[in-house]
Amino acid sequence: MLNLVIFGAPGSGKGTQSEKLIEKYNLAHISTGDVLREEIKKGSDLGKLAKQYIDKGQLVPDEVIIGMLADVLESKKDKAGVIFDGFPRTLAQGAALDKMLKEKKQEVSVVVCLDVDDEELVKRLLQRGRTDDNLETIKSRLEVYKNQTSPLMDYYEKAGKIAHIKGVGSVDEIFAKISEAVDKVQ
Ligand code: B4P
Repeated sequence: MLNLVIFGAPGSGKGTQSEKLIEKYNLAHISTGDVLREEIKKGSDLGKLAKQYIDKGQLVPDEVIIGMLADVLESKKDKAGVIFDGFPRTLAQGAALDKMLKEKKQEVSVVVCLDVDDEELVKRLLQRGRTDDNLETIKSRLEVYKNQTSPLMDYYEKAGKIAHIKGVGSVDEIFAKISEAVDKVQ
């Protein structure tokens, strides 16, 4: 069972590359960002809560995300593996993921980290233009990434699970490099 984490700053291409990985490796896709946006669209209590954080470029609280993830993971059982896109984003989420997988006698197989510099990230996000893609919110998201998410990189580095991939270039070139890293752990 392949458990692939795709990791990187906002706008690094996690969602873009996930779509291609899902198809090639027959994976279930778990994107916490997509689940939250779906809840916002539905106007659910979870969506209303999430919107307050997303609009400010902050992370939705760990306990909310971890509870939500457990439910989503339970519903994805019929694939060759799972791609975790945008989760974990904090050390607490990383520990929770390890625990959830351990209960199923599984573990994270590989963490693909897309490395992209800030200038390129800002350019991409402004072009994408989602409601949380305005300059003020983007700055806050990049700050949050540095302070709260990037410590996870050391965590996975120490566990020997991380594959750094340069996330600049054509989508297909980047995908080819990711595929090489995934094939090593298959
Ligand atoms: P996410 O939905 O995860 O989105 P993201 O990090 O902003 O984008 P991603 O990296 O997927 O970029 P994409 O491929 O789309 O998070 C949104 C918000 O939800 C967070 O800020 C947070 O508030 C909340 N949230 C989500 N998960 C959470 C969690 N676990 N805990 C707490 N809060 C959570 O690419 C971006 C753009 O670049 C696209 O327009 C794309 O076309 C372009 N692009 C991609 N690859 C390119 C390339 N190679 N060259 C040029 N452009 C490229």
